[in-house]
Amino acid sequence: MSNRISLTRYLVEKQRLDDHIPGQLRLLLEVVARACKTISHAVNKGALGGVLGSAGSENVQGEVQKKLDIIANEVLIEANEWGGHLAAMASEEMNNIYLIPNRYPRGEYLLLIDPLDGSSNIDVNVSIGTIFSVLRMPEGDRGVEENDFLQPGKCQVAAGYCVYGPQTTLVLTVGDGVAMFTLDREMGSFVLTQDAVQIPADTREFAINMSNMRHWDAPVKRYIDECLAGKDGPRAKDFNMRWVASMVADVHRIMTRGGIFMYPWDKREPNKPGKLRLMYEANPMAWLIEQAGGAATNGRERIMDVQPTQLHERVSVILGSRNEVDRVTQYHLEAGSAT
Ligand code: P6P
Repeated sequence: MSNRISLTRYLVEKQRLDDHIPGQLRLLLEVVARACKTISHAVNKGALGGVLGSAGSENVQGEVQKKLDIIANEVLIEANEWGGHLAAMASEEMNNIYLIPNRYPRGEYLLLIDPLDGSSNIDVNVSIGTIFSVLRMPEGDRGVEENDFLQPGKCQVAAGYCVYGPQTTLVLTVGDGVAMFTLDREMGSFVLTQDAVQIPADTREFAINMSNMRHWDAPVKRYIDECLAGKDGPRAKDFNMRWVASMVADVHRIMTRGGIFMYPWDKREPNKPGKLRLMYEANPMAWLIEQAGGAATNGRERIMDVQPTQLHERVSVILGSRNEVDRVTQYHLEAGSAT
């Protein structure tokens, strides 16, 4: 019998020891974990499940939706809408917020999701994942509006992701560190495989889409040029590069062994602050990274201090090993960059 503790026991013991996890929040996290198990099962079927390929539609971002994008979104909605823990949901795959139907009790939390991040990798069997962020519904005996979601990342009460790779691993924070749970498929439950995750402050590994180099702002180009110069350059050490093109996979590598991940603003769409979404990609990942001792900025300020103005707004993302992120931020400050 495994001596590892289950996600349920972890959450029950946290609820007993401190007030980080009120009952409704514990239920929310267990329901999301159960939905991730269902999504993992669908992802693992691949071609055998008829779930690969495009759904023939576009999401609010104008991106082609994969069948699994829509399946994952539906799984998360159906799993969460009846439990009485949510006031509403927001998703990368839905233009508007999703209000809990009147036939179900309304709860005190707002759930924001990227149901299946990295979906361009689905059909080529590369790791993808689900990202989620939890906010409290503001006080007031009234209906839920989109503005209720527009809270900075520092207001999150829980955040996490589930990476569907060689293992299915759920990574979670409720504000007192980061824990990792691996899906035990024989038992059908997530079991604690790492607690108190810590990211090394230094790294030799950077993650960025190098094909965008000609579009970058000067501080980013300066940082990457120095990494490429290796031990012959000002950094006096060689670097390695990784780019999975699934934020969940790249962030999980950083949570596991350190590194810096960058999807910075670039000149291709000068009026957009970046590619990645603030509310349900950058904010949850930023909190996890900070809770593990790393840093997460948009080049100028903490991502979690950014005051959202739109539900699907984008942001420049630089996160990971603290000393490397601080260096990039310093280069922006020196350049007086306005990105
Ligand atoms: P590119 C996936 O579509 C995503 O939103 C992130 O998961 C990933 O880091 C990034 O976009 C990849 O973007 O431009 O390299 O394909």
